[in-house]
Amino acid sequence: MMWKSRVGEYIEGKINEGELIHLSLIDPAKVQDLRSLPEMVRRLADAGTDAFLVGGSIGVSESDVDSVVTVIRESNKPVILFPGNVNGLSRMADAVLFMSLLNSDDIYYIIGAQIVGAPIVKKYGLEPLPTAYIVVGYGGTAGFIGKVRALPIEKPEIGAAYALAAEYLGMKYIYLEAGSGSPQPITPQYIKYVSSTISKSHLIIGGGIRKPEDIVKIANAGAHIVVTGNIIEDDLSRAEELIRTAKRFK
Ligand code: 1GP
Repeated sequence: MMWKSRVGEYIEGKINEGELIHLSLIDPAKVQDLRSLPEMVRRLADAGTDAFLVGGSIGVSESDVDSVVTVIRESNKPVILFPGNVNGLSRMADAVLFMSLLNSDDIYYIIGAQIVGAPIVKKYGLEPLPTAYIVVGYGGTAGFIGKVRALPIEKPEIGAAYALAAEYLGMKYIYLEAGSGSPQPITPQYIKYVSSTISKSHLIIGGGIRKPEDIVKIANAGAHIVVTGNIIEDDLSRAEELIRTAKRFK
């Protein structure tokens, strides 16, 4: 229970030190064989990832989340849930991105799932990290399942308006999501526009990050946190390289 209620503080401390935070995303629905997970987790942790995100949009059961989180905990890095729905919660984790999918057309993803899930978060003693989730461009499965009206990538002022509204509502983290497996990450121009509009919230960027240059561009554009997911399963050595690139950034 070493991270209980201290994950936000840990992230904040690193951001205040000027570090770029790297999060490794594991989707429990995509874990084929739990026996190969400890080695994968060890390599990501050794490369320097700051914490693990666990979640997905489809095919996730609470018992699978429990199993995956139990393995990842051995790394001693914080385990943060990234729930696509209420079934993404696990009492084994340390914290949860308590998200509202702001550009969904379905009120369920904006406040419905949250009211169903909040008492569970409390009961499990998970640390809630208040997060605005905003899908930009491609969207992928999260966009489809979340009934998203994706923001046009060529109009960063719309993303900035969402981010500012989220900040004014007190959301501490703003997650700009291109969609898992997106052909490309959110552009540096877009990130720069949003990051220069907000002043207090921390900007998380994810979706389609595959190259070290992507990390450098995203960091230079003002992101505080980067997330990589698919690359872990596709090319673990490349995933390690991305982490090392992120952690060299200061
Ligand atoms: C998805 O932002 C994350 O929610 C990560 O995306 O799987 O494309 O790295 P990738």
